[in-house]
Amino acid sequence: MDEAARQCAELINDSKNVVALTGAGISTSCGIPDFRGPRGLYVTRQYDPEKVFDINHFRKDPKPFFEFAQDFLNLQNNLQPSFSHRFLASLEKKGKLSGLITQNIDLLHQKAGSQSALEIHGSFWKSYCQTCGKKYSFEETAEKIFTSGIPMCEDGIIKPDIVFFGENVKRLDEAIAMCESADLLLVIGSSCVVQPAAGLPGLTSGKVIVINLQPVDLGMANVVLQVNQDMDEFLKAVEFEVG
Ligand code: CNA
Repeated sequence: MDEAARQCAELINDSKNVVALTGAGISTSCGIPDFRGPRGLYVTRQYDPEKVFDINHFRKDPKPFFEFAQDFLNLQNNLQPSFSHRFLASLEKKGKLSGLITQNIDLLHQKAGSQSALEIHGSFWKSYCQTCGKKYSFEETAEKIFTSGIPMCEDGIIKPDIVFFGENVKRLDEAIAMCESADLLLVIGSSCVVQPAAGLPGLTSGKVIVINLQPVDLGMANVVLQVNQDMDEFLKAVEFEVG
């Protein structure tokens, strides 16, 4: 591990345009289950991701999503970013990270201090009425979810601005441009099977480092280091080496 951490730190120090792409694995140590990890929702079936996060299912029956949302909001106040979230925020602050793309919806990059997280799957931060488009804040939506289960506007359902299966991802052009111009892409805590995010590492002509418990197949991407272990432990060793 020390050799891999040294190599990772050296690549970060020697690169001019480092970009990170994060997934649900960066938040598992905070208590939010991922989808495909060893204790992910596809394994435990605590919620059924195909029902909870599918836009066609949501339009027919939004209840499973808002049951999940209540549990998530209950967690929210006590959620603290992981070491890895803080590591990326500190790289950004030191001027060593020029872009951060996340598939996560949990606001933890911002909580850790990252200023520039590009949330391509949206987040709970704001919500919109599905009928009239009225915007609601996090607090307004949370209160409505807790008081009435399904948050309603005058005559429509209010949906948090997160991207469901079957919806277009956000700010994809910016994410593509970031990856294309990166000379080092850190892919952290993502199985890289959900498109189009999964295709982003293949767009960079730079080097790619994968940090993920389970091996990730990135096809044609130029993967120079694949670290299959707990990211918090690994990145603690990397931080020690980064100047
Ligand atoms: P995924 O498919 O569940 O993959 C997560 C990966 O992280 C797995 O391959 C795990 O092996 C790995 N992993 C888990 N814990 C660790 C750890 N401690 N150290 C290293 N690796 C770890 O999730 P993706 O992000 O690839 O899939 C994209 C979906 C999941 C996006 O649409 C997300 O919005 C969605 N999601 C987000 C959250 C969140 O916001 N926290 C939670 C669950 C799902």
